[in-house]
Amino acid sequence: YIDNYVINNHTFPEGFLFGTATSAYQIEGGWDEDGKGENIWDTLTHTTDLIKDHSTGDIACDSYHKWKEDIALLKDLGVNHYRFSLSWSRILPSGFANHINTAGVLYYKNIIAALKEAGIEPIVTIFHWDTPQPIHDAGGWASEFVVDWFADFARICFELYGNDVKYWLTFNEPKQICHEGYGSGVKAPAIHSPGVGEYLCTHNFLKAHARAWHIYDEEFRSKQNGSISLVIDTPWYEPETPEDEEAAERKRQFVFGWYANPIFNGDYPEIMKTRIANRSKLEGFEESRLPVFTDAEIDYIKGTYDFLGLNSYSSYMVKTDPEPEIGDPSWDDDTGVYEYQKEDWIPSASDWVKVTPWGMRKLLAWIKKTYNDPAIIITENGFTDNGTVGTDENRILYYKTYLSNVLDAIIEDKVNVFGYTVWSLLDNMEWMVGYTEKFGLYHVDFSSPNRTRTPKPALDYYKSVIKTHCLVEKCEDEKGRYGIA
Ligand code: GBH
Repeated sequence: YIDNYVINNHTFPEGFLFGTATSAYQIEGGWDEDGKGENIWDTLTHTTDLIKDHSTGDIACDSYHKWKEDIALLKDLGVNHYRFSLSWSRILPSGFANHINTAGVLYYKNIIAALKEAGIEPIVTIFHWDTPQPIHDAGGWASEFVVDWFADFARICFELYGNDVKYWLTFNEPKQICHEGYGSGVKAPAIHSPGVGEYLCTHNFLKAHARAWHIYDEEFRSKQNGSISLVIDTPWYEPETPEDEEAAERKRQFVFGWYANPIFNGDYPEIMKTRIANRSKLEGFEESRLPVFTDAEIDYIKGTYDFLGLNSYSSYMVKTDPEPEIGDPSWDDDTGVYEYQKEDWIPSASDWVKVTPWGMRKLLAWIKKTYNDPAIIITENGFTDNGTVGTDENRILYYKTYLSNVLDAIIEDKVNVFGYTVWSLLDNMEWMVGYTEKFGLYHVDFSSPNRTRTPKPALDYYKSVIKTHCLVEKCEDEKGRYGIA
């Protein structure tokens, strides 16, 4: 396959951040150790049979005990940043700020100190989907009180760790929690409320994000000198024909603009406001199912970013669909487009991840144009196997071609991308599909109590890219000189 791709032979800029990412629930285990409280993923995995292989994150990669080994792996890989998340219920067992768990605090203190010592910049996600169960029981992301509860937690995080953290991310992929957690109901907390709950959840998420950003900005920035944003995820949506561009753009706005527009441009995208208002009316609602921000709220949320964290894995083709009939409310019908992936795109072990590197370049250029040229760090990008790794050639192809398109975006399209992060350092608990789809640069043996980590072939390739800043054997620098590698 590789012959079909032209790989950029320039070098990544000096200071470019290369790293890997993980999240607390997916790797730590230690689910009830040292005073940790329960979260909605503990509940879902313990009380339902919704996880594909009936597994849990009770032990996962056992990184609660093996964090030193993980940092040694990062050192060996040569990354200059590591993105991980804080478990809210490990630090605040009840979710509320009434009791801080010293052991939980210490766990992340140690990790951050060890990363610093190894010259690896910690990039810290405050919330990666693991809502404390008591916060959920009190209303969770559907209650506006969550803005205060999250703000309390965020402030504690800045106080505890802010002197050593230069990059904060409030949320990872709020769309997955809101759309899948409160809309379709296929992820924790498994609430089925399409077309209503997901908009409510998003409304509160946006307010909570903005509150945390302002707290950092007003109370901590001048002392701690870090920066703060959030992670928004989207595939690239490519129109099937030029006539399908309106539908493709509509889909981008419903997926990405839903979160990015309020933060980068102000308020929800126009297309969402009009479509949801119209359909709500036809459905018999007196008001739009999309909650309305006051002018003061629009101002308060707008501009609450210092950069953008972007997760993107793959692409979809979009085709104009006839307007969906009026029936039960749903985000899908509010969006109203048809999407698919092509048969000849190279597959991974995840049905939604196909090798479409050109989509990454188009997405980056679209973000630059649509959101006022923000500084961007790609906070996730990765490829799955099903446990059989072999020569790992498609994962190598994936990184090589995606990084090449990132470099094209930087050099040709002048997109301000300052970092790239592989999801993931380790095979881990991949949410609803458990341990069946594996994103790691390291294979993890989940049948061994030791959770042995073994490098996959793609690890060597990524190592060489980090070292040489070059994707091919011989590179040219910005001045046209060869042989940097
Ligand atoms: C991210 O989620 C998460 O941040 C991370 O925790 C996770 O492990 C990683 O990526 C890999 O999944 O084909 O339309 O049904 C990505 C979330 C999961 C969102 C798959 C889209 C299916 C899209 N994506 N989901 S669709």
